Amino acid sequence: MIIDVLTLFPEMFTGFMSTSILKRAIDRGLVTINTHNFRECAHDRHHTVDDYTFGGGSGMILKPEPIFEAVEAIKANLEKTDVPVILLSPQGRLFSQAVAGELARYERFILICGRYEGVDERVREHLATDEISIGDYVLSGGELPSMVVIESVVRLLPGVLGSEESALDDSHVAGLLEYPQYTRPAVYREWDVPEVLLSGNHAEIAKWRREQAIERTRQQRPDLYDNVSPGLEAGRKLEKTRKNKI
Ligand code: 9D3
Repeated sequence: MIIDVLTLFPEMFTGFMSTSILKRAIDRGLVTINTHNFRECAHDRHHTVDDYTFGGGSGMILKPEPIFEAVEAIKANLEKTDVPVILLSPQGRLFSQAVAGELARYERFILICGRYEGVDERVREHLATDEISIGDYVLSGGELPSMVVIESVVRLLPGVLGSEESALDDSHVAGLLEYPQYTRPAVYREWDVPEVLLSGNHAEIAKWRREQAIERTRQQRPDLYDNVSPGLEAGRKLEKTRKNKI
């Protein structure tokens, strides 16, 4: 996979790309991340990338020309020019694991990081093919959202995670929050690890973890719970009929 990132702050990506899972994926050639400072595409003496909004209002927005030219410069070197161009903006569709899954199927895409009060509307209308927000809180630009998108997408690429890590994405736990986990010591400051986890009874442990995951999801994330609870109920009925048949 190749990801091109248009940003006024490419240095924000250096620590991110030289760390952990992403670094390993890059070193193994599973993903290439090219950052492009579109300030270099501004042709005036001061390399101006922002300007006042027509009609008035506070703050500056990004001019269209440097962004269009940066995307066109990338596309000029490609055989296929229908590469997805994704604008990170507070107005975008909400990012999720499902959206990460969609992006993971592309062999290449371009991310545009906005700054200031936003981008000229023509970028959205005539250049971007998709627009993504990572949530309803105010950030200063699209750089951190881009990194969120990249990290979640790259984790899904074949060969990026080891078998140990990917096992955590087990399908039966999908849609539920994680159950509580403990490691040594078994007693810390007089707070002990639940007995069942030390019992060695794997069936009991699996049952306890499932109950904990369900209860935690119900309490902390009723929105998630409402999506999985019909499935949980159906699974419970199936389990009952199976037992009755034996
Ligand atoms: C406080 C300024 N806002 C009202 C006028 C608008 C605004 C413009 C630009 C708010 C944030 C930003 C910069 N944010 C992003 O570019 C951004 C973002 C975000 O702020 N939250 C969640 N996802 C994203 S994706 C890009």
